[in-house]
Amino acid sequence: MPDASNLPAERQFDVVVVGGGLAGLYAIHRLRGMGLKVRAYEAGSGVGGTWFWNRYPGARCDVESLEYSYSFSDELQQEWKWPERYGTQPEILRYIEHVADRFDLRRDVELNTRVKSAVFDKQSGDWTIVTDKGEAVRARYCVMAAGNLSTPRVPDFKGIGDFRGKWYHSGLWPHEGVDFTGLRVGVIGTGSSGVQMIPIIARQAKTLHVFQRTANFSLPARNAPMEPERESRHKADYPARRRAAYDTPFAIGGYPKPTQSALATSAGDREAAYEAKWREGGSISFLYAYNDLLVNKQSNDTASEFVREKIRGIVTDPKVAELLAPDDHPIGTKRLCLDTGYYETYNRDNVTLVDVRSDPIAEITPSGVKTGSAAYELDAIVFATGFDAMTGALREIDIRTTAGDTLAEKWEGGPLTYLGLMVAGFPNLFAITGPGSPGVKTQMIASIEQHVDWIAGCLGHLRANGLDRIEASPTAETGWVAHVNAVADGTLYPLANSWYVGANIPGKPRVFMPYVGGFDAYKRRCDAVAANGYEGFVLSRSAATQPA
Ligand code: N01
Repeated sequence: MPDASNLPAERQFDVVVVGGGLAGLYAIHRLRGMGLKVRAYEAGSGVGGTWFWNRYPGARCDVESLEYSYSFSDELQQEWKWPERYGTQPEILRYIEHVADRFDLRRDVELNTRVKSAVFDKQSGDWTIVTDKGEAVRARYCVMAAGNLSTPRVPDFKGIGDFRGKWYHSGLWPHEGVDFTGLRVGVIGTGSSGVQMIPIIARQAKTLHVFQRTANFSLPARNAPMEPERESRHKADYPARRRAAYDTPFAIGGYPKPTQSALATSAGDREAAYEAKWREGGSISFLYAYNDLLVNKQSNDTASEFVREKIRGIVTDPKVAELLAPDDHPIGTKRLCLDTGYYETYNRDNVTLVDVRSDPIAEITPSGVKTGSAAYELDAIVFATGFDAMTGALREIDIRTTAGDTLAEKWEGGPLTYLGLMVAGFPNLFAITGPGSPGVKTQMIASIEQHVDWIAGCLGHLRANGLDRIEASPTAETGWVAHVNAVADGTLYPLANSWYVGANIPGKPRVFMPYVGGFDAYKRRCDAVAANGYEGFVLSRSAATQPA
């Protein structure tokens, strides 16, 4: 590790931020606004995080654009015009770039730079951050804004290096795009990424083979151009709409909170309610049809069966329809996909669904994909196989203290945090929307702003009290982890083999990582913790800054 003991002033910061996506950029803006000296590092050659990397065909947000945007500046939310109901990847990236320029954030982001290690000096109370360029900087605080779905994962298939065609991962898509015209293409994976790209690739490719291990529920997005009246209505009382959204579990407004159990109505009324939601489009809207779809299996069965029936009605080959109809998890317990023409795509003559649950992929050969019983000749393979979610980005950084504690060891059995914000034993290290936070189960930008605002409030409190060190207490951490698990156990979520429990990564401990108690409850808890003098945290002054 480079010697960081005597760094010049330009390499010393109040806060180092890891990541230049939506979270990193807002952290720069907010913390710089407090007069703190901030430096962010971003591995990509541009800002944008998720929206910088995930450029696959059809990449689009599944939260409506008027909701999925920053709220911290009313001028910004008034002036930006979203052209469609759901933002496309290029549009969202354009928005993030605009934010970076409008608030002059780029000058504090070092691009093309990956953070390799972060070491906390228990004596001085500083973090030393070392990058892949071998440079070291010091900072009193370190904010990890490295993303939850930012570590792409290609399964360890035998023979992948010998494939003669080209292969791609959804989360590392070439900037120049990929033209599949006339090619024999294979897509492996049918999560949100696969479901979005499959209809588009099918229209380009000569043939498309979709290798499906687990069928996922998908609902129609019903994307459309933004209606000017809808936009004006929304913008007319944007701040009030945001406040109302933050008082809901998903931090998404516009849907009345359901008050009734699915089982309290007749089959006919339920059918009509689901049908209305299906026509309206959107996943939260559908899950909001009744108040117990994510907690009562019998209620959930009614919604799951409604969607399975829809699939059977759309897909003309009954065998293919049955393979596409999910039967291993309740609807909504894995990320519910939104699509445009996904199931219809399987009626095309050039599209074949390959069931790799009954006949798993054995290897990638020079000419394609081989399962146990068949070989598929392909010119291109797309891995829509997901990410080492929630902990992957932090596990890639060597995070440790001079006392010899490492985050990797601490999290060997699964991630431990207090409020998803801090880890006991690692002072002054904050995480944005990490494990133990509701982030991935909410409108992500709302969670990002809430986390960063809380951190800003906390740093302000330390400064006002002549303190500069904060650490989660082990007891508070244990309590929070138990609470996160208890809340999850009261729902149907643990019934699914999802990335929420790390099931997609062989060998990853099965631990329920997100907090599913809702954004509203979480925010109240964070606010109460702060109001009670940062209850559960130990606040102090580093020895190095004590007066002599
Ligand atoms: O990844 P995934 P994703 N052999 O992990 C399959 C967000 N997102 O990139 O389920 C064969 O969901 C795997 O099969 P199985 C969103 O939060 C949002 O699609 O493990 N198949 C699964 O089908 C989302 O949840 C948006 O059996 C293998 C697929 O690959 C998250 O990102 C858009 C396999 C991976 O699905 C991740 O979505 C895109 C193997 N060895 C993403 N290994 C929107 O906002 C894995 N699979 C709309």
